[in-house]
Amino acid sequence: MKKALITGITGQDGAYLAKFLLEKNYKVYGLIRRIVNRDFSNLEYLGIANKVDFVDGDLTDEASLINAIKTIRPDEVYNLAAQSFVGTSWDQPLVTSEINGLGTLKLLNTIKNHWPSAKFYQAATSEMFGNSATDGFQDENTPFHPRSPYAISKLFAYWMTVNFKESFGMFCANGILFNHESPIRGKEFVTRKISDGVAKIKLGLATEIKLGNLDAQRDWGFAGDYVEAMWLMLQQEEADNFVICTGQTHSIRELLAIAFQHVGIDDWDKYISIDPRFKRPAELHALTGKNTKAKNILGWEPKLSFEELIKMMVDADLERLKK
Ligand code: NAP
Ligand code: F7E
Repeated sequence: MKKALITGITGQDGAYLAKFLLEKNYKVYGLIRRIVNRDFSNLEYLGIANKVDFVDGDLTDEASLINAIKTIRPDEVYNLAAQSFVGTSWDQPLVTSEINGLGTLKLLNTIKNHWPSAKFYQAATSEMFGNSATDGFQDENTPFHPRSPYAISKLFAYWMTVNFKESFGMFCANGILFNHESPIRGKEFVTRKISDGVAKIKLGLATEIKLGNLDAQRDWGFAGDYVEAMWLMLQQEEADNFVICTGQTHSIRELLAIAFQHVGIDDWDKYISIDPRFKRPAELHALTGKNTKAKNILGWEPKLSFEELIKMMVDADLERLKK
């Protein structure tokens, strides 16, 4: 039985990846850090909270990582832990860099020194591209131009991952994932903020949603589809970096129209107010990925459409709130 260690197991992707690997008959270990209010709700939502083995540790504490790697001796390590909210990264740039940047380096170093045969997956991000594009798209060859402390911390981790592969021959792969969402997406991210807000408005529990820049456009996919790509990257003969995306871009206005119309509301703009607190010091205007490499080499393709995804999220929030 293969063993996988997932950092960030309590987050959205950690939960979907754990479910995916359990279904592939892996023994799944999750690194969990000490926090006051432990929250296993994502794992519970997917019905797998009691199927994962937890190991104490924090990405910023190398001793705890050494202990985890030496105890588990995993075949595969998926580094999903992060301060993942771009907005917060301007308020907490040091914590963001400590966890996302140096934390990744500590984990790579730990694997190199104590269990170098483990295959390593790094959760890189389309945020690293900033506003740069190649013929209107972002792919593996598009130059990076990070525009937030979050993106910069992830770029450091990206290059460290490449460097450990090139310097020490370790199996280290970067998944450059574009935005991906689900019913267990954190409520501060715009898709879930909208699905939750629309469900509350429909049920008479709220009267408005306060948002920032409605002109932003993103390439949004389903987290459940994207974790398969993570796994496929570690099943290759050679480690490599892959863009994972749908190839389609939508605006926040389209997102709002789909979510509100799904609950029978056409005049959605009546329920939206603009709050400058949710605008960013430097914005990424539009992201559209090109997934040709992932299609050709991994045989990976997204399955759920944007519209299906948003409707699924609104339905899940309606159900949760009714309970
Ligand atoms: P998420 O829901 O915010 O989950 C983040 C996870 O990291 C949580 O389990 C959190 O644990 C853990 N964590 C934070 N700091 C830690 C630390 N110091 N030590 C150990 N664990 C720590 O993020 P996600 O959406 O699942 O994303 C997964 C990864 O993919 C992240 O690295 C993110 O930056 C990256 N990414 C995400 C997207 C996307 O669209 N979702 C796109 C590209 C890349 P607690 O429960 O203890 O807080
Ligand atoms: O913002 C705009 C906001 O916070 C999307 C993370 O998973 O994906 C995610 O980062 C867009 C931005 O995601 C609000 O300005 C408008 O243009 O949902 P988000 P993100 O910043 O794209 C990448 C790939 C990651 O790697 C990250 O970890 O929506 N927007 N109004 C708003 N965004 C939020 N959060 N809240 C608003 O009220």
